Amino acid sequence: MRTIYSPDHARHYGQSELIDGKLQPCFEKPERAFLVKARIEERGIGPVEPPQSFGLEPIRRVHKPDYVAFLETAWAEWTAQRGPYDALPLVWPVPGMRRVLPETIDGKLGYYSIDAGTPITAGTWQAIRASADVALTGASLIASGGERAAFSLCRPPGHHAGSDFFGGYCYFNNAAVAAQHLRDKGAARVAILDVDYHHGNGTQEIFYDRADVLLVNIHADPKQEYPHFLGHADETGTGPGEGHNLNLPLRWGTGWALWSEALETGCQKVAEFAPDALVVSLGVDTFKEDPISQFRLETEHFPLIGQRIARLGLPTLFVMEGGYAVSEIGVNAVGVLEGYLGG
Ligand code: OKP
Ligand code: ZN
Repeated sequence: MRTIYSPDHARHYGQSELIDGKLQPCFEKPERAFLVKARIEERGIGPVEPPQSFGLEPIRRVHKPDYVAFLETAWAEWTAQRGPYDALPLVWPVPGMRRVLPETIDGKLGYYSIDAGTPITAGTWQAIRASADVALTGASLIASGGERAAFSLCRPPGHHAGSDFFGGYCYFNNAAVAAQHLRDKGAARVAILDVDYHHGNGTQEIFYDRADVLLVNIHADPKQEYPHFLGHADETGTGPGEGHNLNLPLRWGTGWALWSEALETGCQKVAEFAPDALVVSLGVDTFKEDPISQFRLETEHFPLIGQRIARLGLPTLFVMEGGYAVSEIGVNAVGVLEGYLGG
């Protein structure tokens, strides 16, 4: 399996995030991608290749132009108005207020975001463009029919980013950009299977009213876990998208027995949809040692995930999302790929 990887991810290196009432060092850090890449090489999974440049057009297929423009200039506006240190949002337009675009950077940060854990830094723009290119390059390998499966080693991750908001360490929704690209290159139907510990609220928002993209999410119950305000089981899609969104929330403490049942349910839904291609939002923060998560999957379970996905028999693009137990991230993420290849 070919892996797409860009060293430009390391240009995004946030200092700190607001978490649990404290400013703490960012959990989402460059080392994550370095270690996944190292494990790919160690296990001889296949070549590691740089992305091609796709420009902003395929990104604008799922993100609003004003949001893309905001991200492009946010760092310059922040440094001009504040100083040369990371930007974090602090105030949001909740219902009862008005979502009118402010002029100053503090207001814009809140207008286009969902939390205070997702810094904009000097290299964020370069890194998020590279991450989207990594996803797009993987998608085009699949779309051309040249490859049955590929791994887009994206960083920063993407599944919390919506059509016009960032958050949850995500800026561009790499999986959504890839799924849309597959559609644009001829796939009539695309399924996205999101196995990250957290609900992919951004992906859901982007595709919620669409019948051509099925989204299945297996995640910690939003009543207990971030992102808290989306990901409930009764969210099934709207309009033409009705029935094309499946949320499988699970309680804190969930281990392989219940998690794998949800995977089975999700895979059956994907199979019924009979898509032309599958995008897997691959987070490995379901691991029992993950520092910000509360599921109990063990290293031996990750290859079983890959095996089950392989049984779908679909052209498959794996897109890297979360996973913060840094010392195990390579073994667990690559374990899924090895299970896929061996199963
Ligand atoms: C990104 B991805 C929990 C705070 C969570 C944000 C988590 C973002 C995860 N107390 N903060 O889905 O792995
Ligand atoms: Zn996650």
